[in-house]
Formats: sequence, C-alpha cells, structure tokens
Amino acid sequence: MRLHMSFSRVLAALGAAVCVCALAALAAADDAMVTIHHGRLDPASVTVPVGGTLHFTNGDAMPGGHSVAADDGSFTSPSLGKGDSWKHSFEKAGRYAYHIVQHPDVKGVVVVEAAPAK
Ligand SMILES: [Cu+2]
Repeated sequence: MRLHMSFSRVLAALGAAVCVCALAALAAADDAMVTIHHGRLDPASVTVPVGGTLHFTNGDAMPGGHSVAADDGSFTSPSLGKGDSWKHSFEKAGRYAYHIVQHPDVKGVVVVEAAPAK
C-alpha cells in the first residue's frame, strides 16, 4: 500500500513536469500559422520575428494539392494535401510577398520583424 502511494506521487510529479515543459515550449515559440484555401490565405498578412517559424496548413482539398511560393523565389512549399502542413523559418527581416501556386491571384505577405534590441 505504501509502495503504491509513492508510485502515484512519482507519476503525479512527472505529469506536472511534462506540463511545465509543454507550456515553456509554447511560450518560447515565435510561431505563426496560415491556412491555405482555394480563394484566400488566412490571414493574408502575418508577422513573425526574425528566426520565427510560419506553419502553413492546407485547409481545402484540391487535385494535386496546394502549394505556396514567395514571389522572389526565397521559399516554395511542397504540394500539400488537405490537412497537411509545411513550415518555414525566416532568418532575415523584410516583407515577403507570396502566392498560392495553383491560384496565383491569391496573394499574401509575411512581415519578418527584427528582434527588439536587448
Ligand atoms: Cu484550390
């Protein structure tokens, strides 16, 4: 009985440690998300800090999938099926105009901001 009690306590402590780690990872992540649809990018304009990561998720089924590409060629995603994700990290500040390859008239912009001076 005594052994069982302490084992439960160890489990509880482990659980708490995992929770704290997950929260810390979330807080530290300079991540943003964009969902790709046939006729729009949601949101069309997104801001990440230098070093931040943008996650693109394809929300709509499309024969051959959807992909996104920077107008200046600095990034191109693979073809994404519905529900698939792809991520890209931005190491240089600037404005990156991009579009959906299958819907070139659907445009978005990624604003990469320099980290504030410390
Ligand atoms: Cu489409």
